[in-house]
Amino acid sequence: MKNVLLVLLFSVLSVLDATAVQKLEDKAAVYWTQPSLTEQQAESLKANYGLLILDYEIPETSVTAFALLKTESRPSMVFYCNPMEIFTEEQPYHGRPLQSKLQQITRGHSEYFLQDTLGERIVSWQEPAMWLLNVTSKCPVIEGKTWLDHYVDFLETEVAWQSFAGVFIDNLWDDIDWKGFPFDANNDGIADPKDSINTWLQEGYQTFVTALKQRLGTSFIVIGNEMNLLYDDKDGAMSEGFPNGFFDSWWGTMENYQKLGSWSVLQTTDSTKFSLVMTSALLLDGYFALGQNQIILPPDIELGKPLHPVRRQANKSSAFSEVWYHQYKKAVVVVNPSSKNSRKFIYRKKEYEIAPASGIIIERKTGRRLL
Ligand SMILES: [Ca+2]
Repeated sequence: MKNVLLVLLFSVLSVLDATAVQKLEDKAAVYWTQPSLTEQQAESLKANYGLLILDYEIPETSVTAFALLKTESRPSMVFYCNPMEIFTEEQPYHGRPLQSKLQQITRGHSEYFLQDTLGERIVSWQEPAMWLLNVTSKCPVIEGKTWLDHYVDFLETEVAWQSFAGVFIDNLWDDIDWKGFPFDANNDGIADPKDSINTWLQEGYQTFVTALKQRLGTSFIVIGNEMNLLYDDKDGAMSEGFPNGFFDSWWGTMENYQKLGSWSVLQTTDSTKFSLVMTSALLLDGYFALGQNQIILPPDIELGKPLHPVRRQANKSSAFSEVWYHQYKKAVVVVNPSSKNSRKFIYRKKEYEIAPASGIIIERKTGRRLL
């Protein structure tokens, strides 16, 4: 059933998306959550990537490097933000001037932190430790504003958003109960039921995304981290650590990916998954990101324009033993999503072996493997 669905979805998408991919690097994204960038790094990003997700501190902390990135054409740039988490007071703020301004807001309003049933703040991560903020619809309104109201103000007035095509919102999840805390988002001393806390999270985030589009413009791109289908006005999403087990791993994530559109990104820091991530993204003419805060140069491969809808080549031995492929003018991109078995792909009577959970790229004219 899933396979049939995917064929239908891929077919529709391929007609809709006429993105003119020329080189593989046009679809390479960088995921940069560090607050600074050197000029050398900026030059490399400018030359080798199609999409940059950059921490919002960079225009302020790395003025010269950032100026190098501002060009008329490629790469597209969106700024990284994280409304759900803030570094604890113990964390040094050196090099993060904008985070420091946010901390001034939370310092006076402990009501904005997401609390547990004992009224304690919840530490989201260790090293560096971060507190969770109340991004739900039950966040207290202090002097007319919730935490996310402040956050929208902050993005509009403090971040150099006019230099970007859009925003990447980290932790734009569809649920939060899995974190396992006895959350008390509505501050009544009673642990919030799973369905309630998740619904309140979704309500809070939807209000936030809508407000952002109103304030920064309807054409301002909004990409969320993770690959869920929630939040009207979202233009794309990222699957971090793809395939990560959410949304039924490869299949479900790819179904959501095609529904969310070509601003979506598949990301991994696992080098054994690089070929899978690159080729899976190229099935849908979308973006891929290799690593985090790393410049891992994408392979230099000419693709040309996408030609046909994504297709499936079934192997006879089993109903599920198929590979997916997408033809570009100069290359054929092939994916074997099976995590257990290698698969064969036949192209112009030549047989190609594809390892489990990986992909290959073949030069159309010669049949030579390029990846
Ligand atoms: Ca409660």
